[in-house]
Amino acid sequence: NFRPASKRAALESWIAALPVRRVADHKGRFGRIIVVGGDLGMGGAAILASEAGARSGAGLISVATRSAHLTAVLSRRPEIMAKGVESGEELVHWLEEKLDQGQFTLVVGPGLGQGDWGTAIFNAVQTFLKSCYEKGIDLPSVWDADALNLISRSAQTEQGWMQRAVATPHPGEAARLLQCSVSDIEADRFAAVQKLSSRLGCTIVLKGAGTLVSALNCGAEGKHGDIWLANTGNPGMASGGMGDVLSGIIGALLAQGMPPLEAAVLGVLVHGESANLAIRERGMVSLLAGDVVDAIGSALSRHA
Ligand code: NPW
Ligand code: AMP
Ligand code: MG
Repeated sequence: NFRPASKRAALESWIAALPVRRVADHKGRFGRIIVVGGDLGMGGAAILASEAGARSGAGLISVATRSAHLTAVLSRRPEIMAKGVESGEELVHWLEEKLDQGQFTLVVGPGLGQGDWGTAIFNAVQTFLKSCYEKGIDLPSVWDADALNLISRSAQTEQGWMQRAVATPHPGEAARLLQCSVSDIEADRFAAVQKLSSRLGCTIVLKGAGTLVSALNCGAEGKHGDIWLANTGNPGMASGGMGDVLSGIIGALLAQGMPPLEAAVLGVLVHGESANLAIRERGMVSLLAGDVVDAIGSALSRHA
């Protein structure tokens, strides 16, 4: 059986790709992210993703979520701009206004749900991205959680506007995307990440202990690219909200101009290293996703 060579990724060698902060820099140089998610009952996922994005260096962070969550977002993090959206039309109208102010990176899916609201919001984001792409505007994006589950429910395959995308499935989401079982995914994670890359036509982060990252087109018709294996992280991360934090980190790195593969690998490494730092104080049993967000600065600055 063919097995592509895997590369263990070292944080220090990737972190150098982050834009350096110069004396006269301003927020406009570090990009903008918009997190889209947080249906009723899962507002915390959108908050964690946007807070992680803010801690990972994006210049401006917005979140489009259920109006019911606005007070929670603003009281937790007043630095984040929060927009309540109740329909797909409302979201598209607001995204078009945002685009008039400049390009941004979308993080789609944390806590989105798969109900009427989440489905309408998901369809609206896809329509918006497609129309941008047709106008020559290729926005970077991160696809996570229920956005991936909604892709699984459609016949969607490789799309032009997904070229600058990073998809971040956990093994359950990967199994839904590939219509197989979680144990099939776990039995050969290298094969799974390649199949996902071919299915979606974008950079894939296959999460779980020993997260794998594969670049676009890896595995397509005899073309085998490198697959990166993360060497950070710990089992304290097996708790709710951890993946939502990762999507925000990767979104912020894309917003700062990193290409998808680099943003994905560095994002995974920073996420795991933040968790490794956080357990020194918290221990594995008590580790929360919010603790990982709080440690992102230390993970980034220790190596910068
Ligand atoms: P099992 O049970 O082991 O067979 P779901 P979710 C599998 C939001 N959240 N290794 C697992 O398989 C998210 O953003 C909101 C192996 C099971 O089948 C989403 O929008 C929070 N298997 C939404 O909830 C905090 C693994 O995946 C399935 C695996 C649903 O997302 C929580 C479970 O996944 C959450 O983030 C692994 N490492 N990891 C909030 N505070 O608002 C997962 N599986 O059914 O996709 O549910 O991941 O909780
Ligand atoms: P999610 O299931 O979407 O919340 O994502 C969970 C996140 O925590 C992913 O980034 C996983 O790679 C990470 N994670 C969960 N369990 C472990 C583990 N045992 N070792 C390392 N990382 C883990
Ligand atoms: Mg998740």
